[in-house]
Amino acid sequence: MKKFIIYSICLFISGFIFAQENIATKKDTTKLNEVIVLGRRKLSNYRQEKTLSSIDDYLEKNNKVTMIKRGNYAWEPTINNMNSDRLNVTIDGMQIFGACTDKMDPITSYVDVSNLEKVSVGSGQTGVENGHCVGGGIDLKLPSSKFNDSGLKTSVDLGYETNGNYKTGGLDLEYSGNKFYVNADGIYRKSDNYDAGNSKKILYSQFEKYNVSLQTGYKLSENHAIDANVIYDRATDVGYPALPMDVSLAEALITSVTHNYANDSTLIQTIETKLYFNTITHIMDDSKRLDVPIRMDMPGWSDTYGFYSKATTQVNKHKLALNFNGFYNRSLAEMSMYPNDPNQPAMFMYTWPDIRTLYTGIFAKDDFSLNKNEALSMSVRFGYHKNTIAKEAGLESLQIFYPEISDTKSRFLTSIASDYTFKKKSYDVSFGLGYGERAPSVSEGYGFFLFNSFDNYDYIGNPTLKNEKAIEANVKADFHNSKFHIGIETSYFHIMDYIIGDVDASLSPMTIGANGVRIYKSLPNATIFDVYLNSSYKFSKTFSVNGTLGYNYGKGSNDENLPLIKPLSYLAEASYNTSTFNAAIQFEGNGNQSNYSSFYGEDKTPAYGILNINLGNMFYTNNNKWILKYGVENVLDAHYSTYADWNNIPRQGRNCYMNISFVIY
Ligand SMILES: [Cu+2]
Repeated sequence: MKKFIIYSICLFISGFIFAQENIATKKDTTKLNEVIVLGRRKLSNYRQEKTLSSIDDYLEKNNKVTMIKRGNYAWEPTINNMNSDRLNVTIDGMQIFGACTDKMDPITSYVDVSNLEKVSVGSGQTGVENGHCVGGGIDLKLPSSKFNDSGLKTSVDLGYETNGNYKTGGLDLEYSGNKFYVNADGIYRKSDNYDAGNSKKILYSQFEKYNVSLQTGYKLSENHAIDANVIYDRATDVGYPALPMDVSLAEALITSVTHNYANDSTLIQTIETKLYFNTITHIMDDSKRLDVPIRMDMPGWSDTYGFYSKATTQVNKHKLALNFNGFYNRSLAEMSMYPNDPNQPAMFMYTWPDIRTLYTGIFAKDDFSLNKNEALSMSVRFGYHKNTIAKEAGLESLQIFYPEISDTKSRFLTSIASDYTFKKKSYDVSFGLGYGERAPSVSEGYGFFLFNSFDNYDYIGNPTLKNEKAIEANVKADFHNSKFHIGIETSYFHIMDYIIGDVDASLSPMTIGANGVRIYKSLPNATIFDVYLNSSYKFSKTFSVNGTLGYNYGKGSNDENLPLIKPLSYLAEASYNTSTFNAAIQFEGNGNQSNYSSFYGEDKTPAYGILNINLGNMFYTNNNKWILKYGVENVLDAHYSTYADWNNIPRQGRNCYMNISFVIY
């Protein structure tokens, strides 16, 4: 009996500790942006099985985010079925642009979980704090200053996965005083070719990368502090099985200096000012491919200089935020072609003819709490955006198609959004309306014969494109009691001057074997709709089930389905959690892709369902904490691909994994 009582007390305390941890990581529904906490060394966090998950894995768990996969590395995030051209992806408010004309290097591939504290995902116009977008924004947030006088802390992470013989190692050192802190970390990942279901080897799916970062801060006075951050990320030998080329080097150097001012007794309570610079080198070639009609080298570079200054203040019931920012980017990409016949001359051209983008804009937001239950928020962003073609040869090439263009093009961009929330103890509802504009991306505006292996066309940019504009409406409602939760979330976008490639039969492609040439044009309009239903039920403190069902739809004014629209999707999970142990079983899948777009090169992807099992233990020895995570993904070794897998490349088959984290205080 005595044993039973002690056991019960322990269980009660552990349940309490766990419940507290749960609260800290629970989504705050009053905030419009969904925040994903990258709590690597927590036992249970955001449906996250592995302590060493990549950023891509974390993002993929978010309802509205889907990752487009061209291989096993550097997946491209989409929000509301819109890809990176329609999103604004930043690292702690810093603009950074990939250097690949084939989207092999989304921004998310240049950071790792060790660099970041959380990720903020804003759907539609709630994602414009740092820049303009139509689909939404992702801000990858660096850790905040740590003047918490906790001394030295070291942690080590090790991971192994059987599929692809995938090895990961990480080391983290942190010293925190009350005036000074420094944090250094490194992470290394290497994978061989992975196996799809039924042990089918996927060639060119290997990768290797490491990432190191250093962050330090000094408290100048009670109200002023200065922080510096450097991230260096280097991926080599990255295979892209869905594409005809691979990457021998993808390298980024990301640097920033930030000044923070905080004072509760002044009118302006916080001011955060950052100066930053980042540079990316991307080397793409086909030297590892056995037979190709022509050898190609396609390097690309992207450099960005920028700043922002953010201020917040509270006036009565208004919480005001201001953000003034600007950047200057240089994007350059080349293509050299070497015919197999050595008597033929090599060819050279600029695929991005040194495009300079200058942007400056201002964002303002007011969160107004009307009363205990109601809140209204309004936000605006205005910006000036200017592109310049710096290479004379590039301008002349584009003038073949657009004789009237000059080397510069300026645009004004506007975004406005408003949201109303009503919140009671057991339910909450919110309605939002927004209008936003975006400028064409460098590829859409200035790309020159960019081969797209998805529809097998060469693409030519169009500097005369109008801004793409979207009107959006969204509704969110939740109902919950102590055991049961159900929520519905839906967004509707009416997009005007929707930018998409249009076949020009009068042109012949540059790429051998391509179907033809597409030029970026504006479709008069397009419609995208998505709806997600989430629910969960808590049987006890330790045992719960949850499920999600999603439906998406997208059509253009030409009556064709839009490409890359997610079919019916579902996820069901049962989990058991105590403070020292967790276990979960998941079943997830997609329905048949019935509304696929053959017009834009898609075929019908069949339905699939996969089963995952994951387990975790946490224990303490002296002053150390151990976290062990292990499990099996795709337990039944299903051979499948999803609608978002480029050229239907099959995903991983069965994979057993184990991650160990060790923290020394
Ligand atoms: Cu590339």
